[in-house]
Amino acid sequence: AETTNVGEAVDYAITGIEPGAGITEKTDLALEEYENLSGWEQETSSTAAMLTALGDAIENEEPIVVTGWSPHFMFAQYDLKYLEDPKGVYGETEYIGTIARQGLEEDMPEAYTILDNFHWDPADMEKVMLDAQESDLETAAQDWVDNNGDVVSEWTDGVDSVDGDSIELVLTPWDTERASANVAKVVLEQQGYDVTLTPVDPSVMFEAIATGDGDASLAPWLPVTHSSFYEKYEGQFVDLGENLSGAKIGLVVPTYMDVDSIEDLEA
Ligand code: PBE
Repeated sequence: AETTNVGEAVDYAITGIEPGAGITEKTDLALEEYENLSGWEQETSSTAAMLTALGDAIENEEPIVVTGWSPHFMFAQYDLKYLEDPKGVYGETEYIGTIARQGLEEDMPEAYTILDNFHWDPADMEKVMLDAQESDLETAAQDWVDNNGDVVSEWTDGVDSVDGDSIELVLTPWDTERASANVAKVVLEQQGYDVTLTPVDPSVMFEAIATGDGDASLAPWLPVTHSSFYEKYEGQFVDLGENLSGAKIGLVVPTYMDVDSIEDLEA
């Protein structure tokens, strides 16, 4: 069979995103763990720059290897595949979790209960992200809450209203987490809270909840993506479990590329 040297074609570079992302850290680990990737590097920049590079490559049917994740629109927009990861650096299926500062349950039991109950499906999150492209996240989140009263009432059932108590949700700066945080904001505001959203890097997000600077976060990707931050602050925050199951991270390529596994990437 005809083989092309993918490494040479992409200049031995993985097109990455923001330096502080969990997926960036795991990709550095992949570069260490896979011998065939010695001599490769990860070029970090921003999610927007990665998506532009991906779109340009696909337009020209050129090879490209990016750090990718789902839920994300890149999979609806383009024909893409995850490369198999036999060493399990990126995990199998991820979930998005909820964490709270210690004492939140005692201080704000109503908010704690709602955040603990908050659970939705990838299709819900994708709906908010898609609608936000036509309007903005605040509007899309409000619309989702208005149209999903049955789901929201499962989160708020039996929870008392409050009178303008302030709560700060900490999030990370990607669309997935902006979607969940804005939906939580609408629901908590309906309950009477005054909600602040603070976007930060994943490491700062865990630190803020561990120190009590922030009240809660719906942004951790687990068990693998943010494992190092989770372990660093373990015991200093309360783990409320999953808010969305069926997420994934990994190395992603266009389906026209003749590689299926990270181990197929040539040294
Ligand atoms: N990401 C993908 C986050 C979580 C998974 C870019 C949205 C990150 O890598 O930290």
